[in-house]
Amino acid sequence: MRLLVTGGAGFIGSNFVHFVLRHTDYDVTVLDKLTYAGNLDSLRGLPGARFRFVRGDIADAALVEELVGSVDAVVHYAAESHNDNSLHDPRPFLETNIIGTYTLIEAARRHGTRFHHISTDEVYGDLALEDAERFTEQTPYNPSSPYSSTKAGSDLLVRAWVRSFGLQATISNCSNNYGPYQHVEKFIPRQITNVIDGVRPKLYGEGRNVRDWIHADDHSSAVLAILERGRIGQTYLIGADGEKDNRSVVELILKEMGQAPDAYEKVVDRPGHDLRYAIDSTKLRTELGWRPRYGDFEAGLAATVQWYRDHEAWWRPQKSATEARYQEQGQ
Ligand code: NAD
Ligand code: TDX
Repeated sequence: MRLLVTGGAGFIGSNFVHFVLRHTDYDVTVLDKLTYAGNLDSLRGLPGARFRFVRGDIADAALVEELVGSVDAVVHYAAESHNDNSLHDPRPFLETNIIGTYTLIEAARRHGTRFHHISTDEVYGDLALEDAERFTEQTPYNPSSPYSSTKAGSDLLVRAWVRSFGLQATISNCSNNYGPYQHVEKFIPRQITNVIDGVRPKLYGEGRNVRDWIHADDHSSAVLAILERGRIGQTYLIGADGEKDNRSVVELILKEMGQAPDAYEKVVDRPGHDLRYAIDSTKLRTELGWRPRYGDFEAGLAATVQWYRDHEAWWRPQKSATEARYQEQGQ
């Protein structure tokens, strides 16, 4: 199979490309604009005969038409992905997440190309902190931020293209990922690299907000299962029962890095900050037999801490500009 992976130089996309080239015999073409979030160093050492990189914009209709026409399936990761950025400058989120997705699905429907759309649990809004409820495929959409509303919009476009035009698509909505190659603007890498730099981790508000963590490799194995065996037109939620509040995550990072458990700082909270996400992945598990392999969050986090210790050359170029942006917001 020939795959086109959009956003393959980003965090989850690059993990997926490594995963696919390791576990299948597929050929992969990456289409990536290399925004501030894209990094070619994340795609080093891949087998040249099965891998090709194209720098370009998913909203470039002529380029997309040519690339989508030359593959068997598209796995669409490219997006503006950071909530905090979306609160300060929403426009790129509309251009990439909405117009970019529209451009891709138009090409996919013209060519009859199989399409898998990567999305987030944030389209469902948030859950109460003290509640057993979790998101399912039936939960109504209720996004909170410019980021999550544009992701919700892109999901709805894909659904409409399935119904109106017979687009051969599936959708997955995954919870918070962690692992190698994640940009230092995101919560876990930001705190690990802060501690390496002798800076205290920064917790928004009281740190009570809950995220449902999954290792990027478990996300990749789920996407591959859906691409190969998922039913067209269906949505699958991806999660690994990894609920943790932010303060506990910071405390685990501090412990792993030999610091006192309270060696963090509370900073200005995110406006509209979603309280809790939690995924019920029963459909994916029962229909496709998928299981996560990284059941132990603490062990996965320790491996991630080690990865950032070992790969300073990968993240160092982004660190000071990222922290300067946060400082402007009092974060
Ligand atoms: P990321 O910001 O690390 O990577 C995004 C990639 O897309 C970058 O390489 C960037 O250069 C590229 N890109 C951006 N705009 C583009 C454009 N117009 N054309 C071509 N390429 C473009 O993001 P991520 O965290 O890896 O997220 C990837 C996908 O997974 C997104 O669709 C996101 O919504 C979804 N997702 C992320 C998480 C998470 O925890 N990070 C959870 C669930 C779903
Ligand atoms: O410095 C910080 N301090 C802090 O307390 C940062 C950067 C974040 N936080 C909090 C905010 C969130 O409650 O940590 C939590 C995680 O924050 P992010 O890493 O920004 O992730 P989140 O907003 O939950 O969104 C992520 O998961 C869902 C991805 O960025 C999205 O792309 C994905 O859709």
